[in-house]
Amino acid sequence: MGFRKDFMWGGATAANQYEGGYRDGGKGIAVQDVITGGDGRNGVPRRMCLKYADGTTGIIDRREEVPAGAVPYIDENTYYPSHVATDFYHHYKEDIALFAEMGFKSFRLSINWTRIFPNGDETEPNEEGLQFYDDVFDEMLKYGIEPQVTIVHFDLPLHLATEYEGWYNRKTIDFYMNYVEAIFQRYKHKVKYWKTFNEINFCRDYTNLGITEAQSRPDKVEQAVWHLFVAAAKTVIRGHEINPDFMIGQMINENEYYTEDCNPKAAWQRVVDKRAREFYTDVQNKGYYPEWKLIELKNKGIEIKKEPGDDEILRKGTVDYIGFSYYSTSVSSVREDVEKTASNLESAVKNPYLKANDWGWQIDPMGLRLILNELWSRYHKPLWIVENGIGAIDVVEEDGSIHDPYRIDYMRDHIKAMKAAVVEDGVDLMGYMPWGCIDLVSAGTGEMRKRYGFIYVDMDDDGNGDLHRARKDSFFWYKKVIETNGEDLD
Ligand code: BGP
Repeated sequence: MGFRKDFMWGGATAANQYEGGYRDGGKGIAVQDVITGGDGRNGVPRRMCLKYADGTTGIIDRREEVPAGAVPYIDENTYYPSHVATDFYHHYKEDIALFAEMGFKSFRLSINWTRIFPNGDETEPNEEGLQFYDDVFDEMLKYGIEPQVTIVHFDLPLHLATEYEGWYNRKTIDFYMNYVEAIFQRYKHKVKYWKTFNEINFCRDYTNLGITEAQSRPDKVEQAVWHLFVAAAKTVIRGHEINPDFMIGQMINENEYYTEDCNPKAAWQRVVDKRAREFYTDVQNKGYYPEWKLIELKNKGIEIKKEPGDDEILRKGTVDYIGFSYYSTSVSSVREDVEKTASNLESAVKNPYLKANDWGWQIDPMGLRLILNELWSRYHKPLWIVENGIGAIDVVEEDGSIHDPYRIDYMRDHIKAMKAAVVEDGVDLMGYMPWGCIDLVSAGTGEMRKRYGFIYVDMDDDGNGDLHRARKDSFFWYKKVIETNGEDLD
């Protein structure tokens, strides 16, 4: 008894963090292209240069509110890590050969929306962009690697943000569906596994929604989130019309919460913390908003503007499987003086039982087993771990070798936890796709030094490096794990 025979071992990436070539082949500018690097451990955030409505310029923390009328721009004297990233655009053959050497069954990548529709509102797709992914998928299929595509991974054409207010505008659903139609039609015989919006529960800021005043206008954010759900459900419906074999999943960030003690108030806080995520899994799996959310919106005086048929679309467009990322866990507490630590894209409460990586993300394999059990018992749909891993500083030895036992330890413990969920708890798990299987730019901090890969890429935080690839110790370890379908974890 172990993992299923067709278990999808592989790895995951995203275009804006990996691909580079940011103006090659007719690519347009995405919101991610105007976001600078940062320094996670020294509190330097990723930022955005803005031109304000009154003609002045400034720079803000990308998590801050973008005021109405302000427009992000690319500053010539600023370094933008996504512009080259780790250059999959020019290295895809070499990289896919390395994935094949490890024995990958599947590889997760995202398509750059602006490669296909440079501004987002064109009627015809950019042929050069389409051809690039054709070449990439052909290269993968040559080695028997199943492509797994995230349609939108923290990605939005900048033009849709500045001219239309992004997802707040209903028209963006149509622009997005043009993009979906183009890639579904083009790749319907090459790609079976799709995901709509990466970590849809984190898509509430300017970067993802393209709306100004995201912090002070929760009504705009809720309207935009409604549009995301309608768009995601339409994707499922249209995808199944085009190819009934398509498997179209959701992608959510998961993070278990523990109660700090047996204080009943902390137990209630846990319900509140958890359902902020369950909202997204409920909508995309059950096809409607949960009661508590409707009450919350009513109490805030927010009325979602729907079009006739929207509710029906949500009900019909539920997903085929649940893809999720898992890195870390948090604690639900009602104390004000509680100690905080970093976690992905949000902060967490510190858990004294857990160790953390250099960026403070707490390491918790048991949390993964809990999440797998919860999702399985709540929805009974196939699950797929599409991100997991540890960001760490790797050292290249004089002889070029890279010893990363911390990465192997992290993964071994997480694979053991998922195996227990499969073998002892009966969870239906489709696969395991460690994040950043090849080094790439950190989404949260914009750093290169926060590395996740089995494959090292010579590139630093300031854009220095010759981009050569090198196998880390974990490369050989993971190869053996795949060869033995997860039996040999030593
Ligand atoms: C998830 C994102 C990824 C990835 C990962 C690691 O939230 O889906 O894009 O980057 O987190 O986070 P970071 O890059 O900040 O270490």
